[in-house]
Amino acid sequence: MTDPRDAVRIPLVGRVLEANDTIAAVVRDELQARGIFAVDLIGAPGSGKTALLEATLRTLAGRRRPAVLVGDLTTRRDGDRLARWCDRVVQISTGEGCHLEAGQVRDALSGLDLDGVDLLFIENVGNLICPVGFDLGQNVKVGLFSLTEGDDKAAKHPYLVTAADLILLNKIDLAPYLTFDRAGFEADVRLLNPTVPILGVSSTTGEGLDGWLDWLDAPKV
Ligand SMILES: Nc1nc2c(ncn2[C@@H]2O[C@H](COP(=O)(O)OP(=O)(O)OP(=O)(O)O)[C@@H](O)[C@H]2O)c(=O)[nH]1
Ligand SMILES: [Mg+2]
Ligand SMILES: [Zn+2]
Repeated sequence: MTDPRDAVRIPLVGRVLEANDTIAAVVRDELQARGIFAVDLIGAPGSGKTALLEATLRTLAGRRRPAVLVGDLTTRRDGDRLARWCDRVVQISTGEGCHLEAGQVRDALSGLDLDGVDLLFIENVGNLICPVGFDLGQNVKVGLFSLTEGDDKAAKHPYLVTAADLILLNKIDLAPYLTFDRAGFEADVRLLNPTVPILGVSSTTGEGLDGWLDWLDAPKV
């Protein structure tokens, strides 16, 4: 499988990505040493990243010890939503930055008490493009699409689909009201990434969340 970052490896961008990768490797080593499994959640603005994490944290309470980093250009709104369900949340303000970088993750982690934490969710900035190219030291990337974005988004955002370890399709509760061609969406995903699991979920009704939680619990190679 080609590295999606190759497409943007012009010289200056290449150096930025190399510097990022060096920090990401340090973050990855630290997380691994602590036994923390890290998920980089990538999806469009409004696809339901925070809603999914709210539902996930609510369900995981008492079962796992999660921490959350959440990136946004401005406002603490997502961090405040997530802090209702988890006592280890850091909001990262990216300013004009349209993605998270490994240095921001390293700095945010240094301000968190990671004792006992076994799971780290990183809600990336709402953007289907450049977050894919920046390694954050995560174990897995989860690509979150939703029915309201339209069924063509996997085909139009191949880098995320190619790089994803799991594709979540959120807002399935809205299917009766929308003309979303789910079979077509899944066929587009399959062309780009033949083996990636695709799970339909509703962060609002909870439908399908068991499959997502089982996937989180399952050992990854
Ligand atoms: N019906 C329905 N609405 C949902 C679902 N998930 C999220 N929403 C709604 O979609 C809107 C956006 O959800 P957020 O969780 O804020 O989306 P996000 O991806 O975190 O957005 P950004 O952080 O701004 O990129 C909110 O109004 C949610 O209530 C779902 O499964 N079903
Ligand atoms: Mg959000
Ligand atoms: Zn960006």
